[in-house]
Amino acid sequence: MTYLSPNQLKQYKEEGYISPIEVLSSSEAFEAREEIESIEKKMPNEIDKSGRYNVHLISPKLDSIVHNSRILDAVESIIGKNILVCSTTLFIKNPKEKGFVSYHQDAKYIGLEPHNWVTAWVALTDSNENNGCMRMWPKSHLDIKDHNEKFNEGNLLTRGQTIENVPEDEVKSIELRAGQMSLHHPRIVHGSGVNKSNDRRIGFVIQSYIGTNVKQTLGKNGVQIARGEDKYNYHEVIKRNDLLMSEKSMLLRKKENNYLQEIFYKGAKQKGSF
Ligand SMILES: O=C(O)CCC(=O)C(=O)O
Repeated sequence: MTYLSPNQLKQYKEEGYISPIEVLSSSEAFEAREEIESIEKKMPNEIDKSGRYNVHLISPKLDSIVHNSRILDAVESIIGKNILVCSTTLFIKNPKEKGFVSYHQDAKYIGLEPHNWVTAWVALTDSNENNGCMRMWPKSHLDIKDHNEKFNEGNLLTRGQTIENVPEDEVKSIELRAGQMSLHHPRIVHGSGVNKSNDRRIGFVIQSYIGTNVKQTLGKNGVQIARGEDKYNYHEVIKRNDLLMSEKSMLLRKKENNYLQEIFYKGAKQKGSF
């Protein structure tokens, strides 16, 4: 059992995030990385750019992380015992690429209301200041802030959504070892810098675990039941898959990713590459 302690919950409530939490062994994290890389080898470009979403639907190793009881215990402590998974994102920064993430709040664009949800960022490689770990602005989750849509080069966000003038001296680096995770609040301001190392930085982000009372207000997406029961039935329920890249799961992922594109670019002036 890895339910959060009262101190951890207090930190989440006050600061808007908790880190680090041990969830996988280093070999489990490495096996997940290997499965991602086997998919990349078999089908180059399938899971990059706008294909980076919902890879858990075609990868049994990522599926098992999404349904990992240590992660779910921690999530339950925050959103309660009925938990749905509404999608996942691979945030990969390769060495020598200029990828970064501008400061933003997830809740501003994701359409999930009310904010009874939490994002799990699971490190499949070490994540540190040198390779562009997440950076969080503590206590910034108390309100929604203005964002500019920059569509700027290197920005790994769909629209380059950016909160300006974040006080860098207040921001905290979230360093994780492979197998650890952080949990962040829907409204916490966060971002990350470029990878200056010689290896990849891989974050597998369950974005997000939602309570069954949460609606998708910008479109629709399927959900998996991770724990408990869903008495609201706001979403189509999709099944778990235990086969690597089965034809059926590839099709399902395509359908879900098309739904996500509609949500991410709703009302946008242009479309980015993610
Ligand atoms: O992986 C990153 O650097 C950023 C991830 C992010 O923005 C998120 O998990 O919401």
